[in-house]
Amino acid sequence: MKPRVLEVRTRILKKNDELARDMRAAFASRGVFVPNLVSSPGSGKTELLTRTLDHLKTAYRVAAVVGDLATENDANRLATSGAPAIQIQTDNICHLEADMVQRAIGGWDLDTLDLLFIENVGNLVCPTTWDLGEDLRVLLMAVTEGEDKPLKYPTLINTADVVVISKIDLAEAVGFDRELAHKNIQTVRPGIEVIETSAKTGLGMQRWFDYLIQQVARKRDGEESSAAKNLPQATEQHAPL
Ligand SMILES: Nc1nc2c(ncn2[C@@H]2O[C@H](COP(=O)(O)OP(=O)(O)OP(=O)(O)O)[C@@H](O)[C@H]2O)c(=O)[nH]1
Ligand SMILES: [Mg+2]
Repeated sequence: MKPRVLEVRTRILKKNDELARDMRAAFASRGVFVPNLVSSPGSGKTELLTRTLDHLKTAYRVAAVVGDLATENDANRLATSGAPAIQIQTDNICHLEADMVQRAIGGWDLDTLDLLFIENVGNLVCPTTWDLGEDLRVLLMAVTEGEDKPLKYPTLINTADVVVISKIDLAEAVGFDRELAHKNIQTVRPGIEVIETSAKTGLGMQRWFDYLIQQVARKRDGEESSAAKNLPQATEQHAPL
């Protein structure tokens, strides 16, 4: 019985990878840059994204898709930025899949967008093997989660392009060991870019915006993102669904 389950999962992942490849090509041909925000539940994805949409909308045509098991809360929060936002409800699935995103944005004309943000379901493991056709995988780690998370949950950071340490305004209150956190991140992913932010106080937000704008410019100049390259192959058999 077990080998058959693994076989089915491998086929599903392969199908997802193929669709994600097509979506990545479609985004590229229409000039849409796609960041995918991943993290544990409550790390601050929606807060960061709402501020980001609000900031970028003056210069770029931005929109967002957000996945949660239930409720429309996050799409409603994101929409307060003035940017279009669509909620995907995944019921009992702990990650977004490429076809969910494809269906959600089916009514949008990609030619009218410069950036399409995806906020994944809050989970530090499940989204790892699910390519969504994104250009950039952004891993948020809140100071309230503790410094050891990169060591304990290395899979998602291994597929990320950049780490955002969020809620930096709470660092002192929770006794966040900044040096240790950076050391642990670099132990798992040597050389990865790390940006500290507070979506509440605005600390570090400009650096985050500058980083994003730089990535958009790089894509327009034809440089390939490492998001796709870092993803595990469809034959992966041990990742949780
Ligand atoms: N102090 C502080 N609180 C923050 C910051 N960012 C988010 N929060 C708070 O943290 C809580 C969770 O933030 P969300 O933005 O909902 O987190 P999320 O990652 O989108 O959560 P899920 O979508 O449920 O996984 C909320 O109460 C936010 O107001 C921050 O930079 N500083
Ligand atoms: Mg959220």
